[in-house]
Amino acid sequence: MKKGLVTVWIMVFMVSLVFANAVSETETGEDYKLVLKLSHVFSPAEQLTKSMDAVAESIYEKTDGAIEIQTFPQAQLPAYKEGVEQVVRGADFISVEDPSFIGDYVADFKALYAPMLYRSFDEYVALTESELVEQMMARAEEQGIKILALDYIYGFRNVITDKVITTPADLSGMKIRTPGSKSYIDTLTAMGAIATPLPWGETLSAVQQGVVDGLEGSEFTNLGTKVYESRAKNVATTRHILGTCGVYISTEVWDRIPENYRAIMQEEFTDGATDMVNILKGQHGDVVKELESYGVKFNEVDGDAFKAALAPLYAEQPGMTPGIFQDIFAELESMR
Ligand code: X3X
Repeated sequence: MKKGLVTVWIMVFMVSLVFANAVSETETGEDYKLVLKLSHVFSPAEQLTKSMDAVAESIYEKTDGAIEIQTFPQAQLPAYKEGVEQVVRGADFISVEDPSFIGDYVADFKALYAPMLYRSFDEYVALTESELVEQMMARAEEQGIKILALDYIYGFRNVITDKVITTPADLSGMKIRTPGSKSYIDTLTAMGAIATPLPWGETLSAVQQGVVDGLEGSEFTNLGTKVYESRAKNVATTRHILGTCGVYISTEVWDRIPENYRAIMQEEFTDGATDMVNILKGQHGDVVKELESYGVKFNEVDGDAFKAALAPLYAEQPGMTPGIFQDIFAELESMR
């Protein structure tokens, strides 16, 4: 009898050793491997694409290949609203889109991405580091969305057309392409245009074929996707929206990643955004000069007229936290 008990105890001890070893590997990540697909709509020549590729490579190296992020530009995989839906469904997927697409899950992100809020990249970056935005990010996690960054800024979006635009009245009747989120549609409508949502991939052909009368985007988009080769050669410097992308991953996927690898991923995506902002701040002057060398003309606009036209958009929408716009205004005023 006694001999039998000893045998049982030895077997229990051996099994516990094996289990303990398995758990420790999972926790330390010694044999851990995860492949994530990262999707965005930017073109190979644009800085966001280069930044995402650099961040993915750095994460792969610093995790000794445990975290492999495969990047897919130009909407090769689900993008925009559909890309964020992949994250919410818990796919091994990273969506890189502007915060307006998170606004479908946490309405306050539509306020964060409202028109004519920011005077500089730095103001927006500082706001994303505020407790106000941290609380918004916590609510996004309750919806299954872990936000790794919000400040992959690609420039102030301006109206780009074949005719000169200076006031909202000039946009009357003009079909202007926008991304498909309500934030853009509401903004261009308030500015006087007929907002015409299209995926980026259809945009330049729509401009050339006269399906739309123009688009809106940053100088970095203009140069990086060769908008300047189209008939839309006039840039009205409305600076109506600060174009920026966030990086979103499923909270379920994120929570399963060993802590040591999560720390590396977070640091690399944070540093990648800082690097991209610094690169683009330094490049803007030369990008404008290069666009002008291709025949692009920049013109000032009646900023007060566009501000007045956009003011109604600071009204709280369903689901927004009461006073959210006042809170954002207060944060920005405290920086100025
Ligand atoms: O969701 C990310 C951006 O808001 C997409 O903006 P869009 O569709 O005007 O694309 C910007 C271009 O630079 C893409 O090449």
